Amino acid sequence: MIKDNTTVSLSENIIILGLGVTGLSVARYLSAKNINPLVVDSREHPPGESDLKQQFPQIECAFGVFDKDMLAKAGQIIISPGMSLKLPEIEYAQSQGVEVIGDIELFAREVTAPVIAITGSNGKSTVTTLVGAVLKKCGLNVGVGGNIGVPALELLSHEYDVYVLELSSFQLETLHSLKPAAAVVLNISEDHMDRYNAIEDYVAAKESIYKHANKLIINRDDNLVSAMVTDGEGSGFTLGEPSGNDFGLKAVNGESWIIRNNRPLINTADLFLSGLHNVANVMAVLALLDGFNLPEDKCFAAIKEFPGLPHRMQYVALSDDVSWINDSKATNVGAAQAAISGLTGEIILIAGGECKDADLSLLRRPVESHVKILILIGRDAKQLEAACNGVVKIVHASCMYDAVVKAKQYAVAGDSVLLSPACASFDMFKNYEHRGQVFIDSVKAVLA
Ligand code: UMA
Ligand code: ADP
Repeated sequence: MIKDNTTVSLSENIIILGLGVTGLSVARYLSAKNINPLVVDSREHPPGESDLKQQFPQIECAFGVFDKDMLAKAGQIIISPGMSLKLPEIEYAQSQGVEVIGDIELFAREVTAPVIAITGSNGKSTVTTLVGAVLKKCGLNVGVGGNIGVPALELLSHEYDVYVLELSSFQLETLHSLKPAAAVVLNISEDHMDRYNAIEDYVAAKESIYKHANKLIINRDDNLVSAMVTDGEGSGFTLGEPSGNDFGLKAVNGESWIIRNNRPLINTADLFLSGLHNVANVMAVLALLDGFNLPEDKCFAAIKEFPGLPHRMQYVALSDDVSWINDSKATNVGAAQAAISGLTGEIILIAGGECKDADLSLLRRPVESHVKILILIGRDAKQLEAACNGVVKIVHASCMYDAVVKAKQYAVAGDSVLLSPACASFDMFKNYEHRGQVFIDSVKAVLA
């Protein structure tokens, strides 16, 4: 049931700021409530332009520049996650008393079914998808969306039993009233430092997911996450032996099991997902779903059979005993660290791109321990070279195909060639999926 406009505190004079997939979903949501917003975007021709004009010809637009005074006269601004709240025009509007919120805040004001909320620097999409898959296997009607791709407001056009939302730090910054049934910050490592003044601001945005959560799921191995709660608060998970009601790992007859209260639940060898970081992700899923009284057999079966998502530690080929692995979604240092440390044998690493002002020196130690050749691509290759100088042989490549050709020259039986760039892809590719696909195509061509 769609609530009335006063119940969800909507102004009649709304500006939608940004016309990407989020802006378009907000326009659709407001139109269904008979509100015609003004859509503003700094780009002359934003991506949703033709869809908006076709589907909502009555909605007015102002593209190309932000008019500070116009924004300050709005009743409300619904800002897209790609736009920073620190823009001077936005700060001015807020100083004039304009409420600035995001699409997830609108979702929160409307939703009545339980919401599971997931954030973290890495693993969000994997955990969000797996939580959705488990609930579906257990017979629930589940809506999955948010930062993972389907804008949250689009999910409201169906009546779901439960919603699973992946939330980015950008979306959390403009969200105030979501009351998740269960929420998790999977982990924290530096990301998006081109948008934050300090890591503390990024951590604060992530931490806000717990503010009104009914159940707080805590990664006990992550100091920044553990510091978000007082001792003993929340339910937790750890890759060590767990205490209390937490999930953790224990050797049972020489095999590593996920346990809780000393009861073995899942043999990690039975997981299709690979890598210790994915064992942590599975435990987060179990903890998030703990209060939903799901049938254990179906829940465990869905977890064991989950194949993982493309572009995350995805096996592309095994040729002459060399494994070729696509981890293009490693768009930050933390994800690349997990990938490098989780593999056995020697690694030929392809990395580089836009480093988003990250502290690349954190890669130095894992590269020194596990990588025999570092092949660099992309805009910030020189910064990566400086970070890893002296601990590994470094080779530069002009494009992905060249990187793959060079990797083949150096690879011997037992090695892994790993694309785990630690950087965003936009300097060379449309997005991380495009980068991963170019890697896959290059590997196929070079091995043919
Ligand atoms: N932009 C302008 N001018 C404007 C408005 C936007 O230049 O007036 C630019 C932004 O700076 C940004 C781009 O347009 O570079 C897209 O921004 P947007 O807010 O319009 O993005 P959407 O298309 O609405 O997609 C957003 C999320 N994008 C961002 O947060 C940047 C998508 O996450 C998300 O899937 C979608 O909403 C649905 O919820 C993408 C992402 O990269 C996958 N997220 C980051 C991440 O995962 O690291 C946070
Ligand atoms: P996100 O949605 O947060 O970007 P994904 O599930 O898409 O997370 O995975 C992104 C990258 O992070 C991939 O390279 C993946 O291998 C890696 N990754 C996944 N889970 C974790 C984790 N728990 N810790 C560290 N890295 C992880």
